[in-house]
Amino acid sequence: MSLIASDHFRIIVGLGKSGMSLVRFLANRGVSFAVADTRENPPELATLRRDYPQVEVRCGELDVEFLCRADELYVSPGLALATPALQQAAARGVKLSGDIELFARSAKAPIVAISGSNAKSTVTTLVGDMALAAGKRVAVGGNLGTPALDLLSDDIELYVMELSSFQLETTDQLGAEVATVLNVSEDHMDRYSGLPAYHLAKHRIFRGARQVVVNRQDALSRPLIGEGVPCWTFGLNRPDINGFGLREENGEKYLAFQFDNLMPVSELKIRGAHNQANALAALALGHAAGLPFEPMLEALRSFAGLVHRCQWVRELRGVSYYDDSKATNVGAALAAIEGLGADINGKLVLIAGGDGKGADFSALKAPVATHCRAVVLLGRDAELLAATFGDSVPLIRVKTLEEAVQRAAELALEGDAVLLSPACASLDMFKNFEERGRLFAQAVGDLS
Ligand code: LK3
Repeated sequence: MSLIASDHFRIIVGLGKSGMSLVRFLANRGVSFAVADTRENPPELATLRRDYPQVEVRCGELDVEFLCRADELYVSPGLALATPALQQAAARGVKLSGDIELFARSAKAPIVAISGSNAKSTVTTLVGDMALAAGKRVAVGGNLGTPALDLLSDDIELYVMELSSFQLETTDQLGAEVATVLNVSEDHMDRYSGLPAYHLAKHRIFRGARQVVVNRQDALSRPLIGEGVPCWTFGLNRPDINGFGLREENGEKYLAFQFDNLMPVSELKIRGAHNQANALAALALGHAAGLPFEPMLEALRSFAGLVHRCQWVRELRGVSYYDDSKATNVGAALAAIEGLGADINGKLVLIAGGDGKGADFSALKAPVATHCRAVVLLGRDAELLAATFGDSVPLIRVKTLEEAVQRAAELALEGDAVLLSPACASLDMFKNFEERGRLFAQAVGDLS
């Protein structure tokens, strides 16, 4: 039986990167489909028109009658399922699905599935590196890098997938070999009714999983279902049976499995307690996927961290500059402020702001007061951040990222660090966090 019935009609809703991967996937399998997007000029429109001129495309406001011609809609992670046109179509019997559901039905090799509010790209990359070091033919992607459907190949022995809550919402049965929600802290409150709804979306990753990995220090990472499924744990405390954690011996800290040390923490290039947790999570996932320890540890030793993830950019007049543009929520910015703040001799000049997505910023107030010399604010929610900090720290408002870098450079003293860690999405001012990070590094490079 074919995985997708050929007499059915599908509509891809949203023509971004994953929408275009759906186009290729369906076209290659001879399935009939059309494309819709709410935007007048979606990013991949030119590519679609060039490579698939016969495909019907509707741009602009979604037309329910058009959507109802389909048996199934593949909805972009950028479009809320609560969108009225999608809900009206669903009420009339149209199934709402997504690229990850199709991927899960088509993948012939085991899947390592990774979600969480933070650290999912780091852990996904680490597990991918570990599998490569172990000599596996591995494919890495999903919410990071290459869209899931573009990874499918009969040669692949292991898929390592980063999945967002939006991708999981349209996925019924992932059937991963091992699945994890690394941590849950507030994000995307513009798209969810609250933390419980966001938590529930993330936990769909456990559907059909054969093994799970749990964070011992985050109760929200524990599956709501799945008694009897083998469970591995990670955490910064001492591990027990089936656990990965830290052990101390003769004043040295070690990454450890159960009752055995694996490797001194000092051999990691990535710094900070949260990165030790990331290393332990990757070990747990890799172990569950059957990877041997030696190549996993080798991969951990070589990993120098991701771009835009607290990435060192430059030192100028005794001030270091760090690009943490990937900090698109409060939890990520907290980890950077506390981690880097404790690591330097001086203080931080923080650059923050952007689209806060309805977040409660209050958890930032105390660590910012402790570690920051000043905060430079920009973007749509600059005033919400300003209201959170009050007079606990000097605040400077700017209009552009270039101006932010200029002002931060003037304020920083020798031994300080300038840290771009916005606690917000970039989409109010930039194409994405990658562009924001690139422009930050450029502005830092231009300082003289
Ligand atoms: O929310 S997202 O998963 N990612 C942003 C965040 O805040 O975590 C990244 C922000 C940044 O880079 O600074 C997300 C937001 C918007 C998206 C839009 C999209 C696809 C995926 C998205 C993911 O395409 C728009 C499609 C419209 C469909 C008609």
